[in-house]
Amino acid sequence: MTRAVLSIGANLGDRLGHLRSVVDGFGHRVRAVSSVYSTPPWGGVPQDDYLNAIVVVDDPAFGCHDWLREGQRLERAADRVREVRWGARTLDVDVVWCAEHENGELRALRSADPELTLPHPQAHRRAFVLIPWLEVEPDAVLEVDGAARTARELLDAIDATERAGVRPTELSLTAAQGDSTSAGGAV
Ligand code: PH2
Ligand code: MG
Ligand code: MG
Repeated sequence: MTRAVLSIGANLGDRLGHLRSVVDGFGHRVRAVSSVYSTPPWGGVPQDDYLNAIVVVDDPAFGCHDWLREGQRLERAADRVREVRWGARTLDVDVVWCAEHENGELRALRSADPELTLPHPQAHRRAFVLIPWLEVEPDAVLEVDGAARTARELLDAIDATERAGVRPTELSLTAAQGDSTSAGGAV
């Protein structure tokens, strides 16, 4: 019984179509979808710009590993090839954060499993994760080195040039296909 925050990204092929396949694939489990952002490549590998977004998902029957497994299935469906670390990809679905529902509250889970490290070990350094996440969850909190930090303060600690590179687009993951005029939002 978990809720997860997924960071999705694409910089090869039909980038918007690949991101949309995640929203369609998770279907009724989707609780919120951010705007689509255009972002310069992060991580030092020269490659084309990405489209990035955040999708919040929830399912009473899903554990954190189920989100990863489903995300990987969608990556394969988008013909994702695993080559260079932090290199170009048709679709990347990362579980940034995952929490268990407990007595009406959410309890964020930690995992040191190399397959699924939680929270995502790079999330707090990535403006392309924090900016769309804050758009849909302005009070988001992320644990970094054992200390709870707001996504807002983590974003403020990122280089201003990098923050400025993360630009909202007119594209939407929730509007009807071909309609790129409406903004993202809760669904
Ligand atoms: N994903 C990467 C490496 N670099 N850069 C941006 N802007 N967006 C991404 O989603 C991204 C990246 C590998 O996970
Ligand atoms: Mg990634
Ligand atoms: Mg990944």
